[in-house]
Amino acid sequence: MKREIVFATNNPHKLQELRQIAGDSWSILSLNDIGCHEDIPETADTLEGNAELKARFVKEKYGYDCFADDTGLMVDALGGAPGVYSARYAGPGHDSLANMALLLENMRGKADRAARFRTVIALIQGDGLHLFEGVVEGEITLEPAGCAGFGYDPVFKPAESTVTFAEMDADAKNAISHRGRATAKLIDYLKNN
Ligand code: ITT
Repeated sequence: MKREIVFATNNPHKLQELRQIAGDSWSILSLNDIGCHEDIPETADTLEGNAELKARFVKEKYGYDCFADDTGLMVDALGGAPGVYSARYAGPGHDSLANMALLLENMRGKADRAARFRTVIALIQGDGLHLFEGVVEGEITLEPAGCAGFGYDPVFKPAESTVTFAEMDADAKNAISHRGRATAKLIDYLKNN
């Protein structure tokens, strides 16, 4: 029988990526699947803190073993911004187009375009907390390209690619992405525990 675990996210793109990476051995339940329609607070000032807050919320209120991810885009020329505030860079609306537009505006004229995505996954299993990290290095492009993926994908070109994440198919992105790398560690851990 497939083992069940909750992925505490409201982002349908993340859920789809995770299910694709995890394959058939796990049944990954969404917040919707367990009847959780609340806004889970993300009030910490680190990716680790927010990932843990989201996973603990579900474990404590719904009783399921659960994991959550928090992801940030860190841009060197902007002193690491938008970082932990990536979802709300252009305001509270979580508007990806507005976030990208603001990022490109703030990067106008900057020669150093180095950036990285970092994902932290927090797993709460029983009483235990486990953290898994994934990072991908790359750069911010001069303009958006591609329409696959989500979020900042059209303006992020990983170092090991000639195109942006939004110009890759899902398998190609997952093979090298921050979330792909963190998830591989999570799946490996779950297989052995
Ligand atoms: P949760 O419900 O899981 O919190 P979220 O969309 O709020 O979903 P995050 O806080 O982790 O997720 O995301 C921070 C921001 O980074 C947000 O604007 C996302 O669109 C963006 N982001 C996350 N993963 C990304 C990826 O793989 N590619 C491009 N942008 C990404």
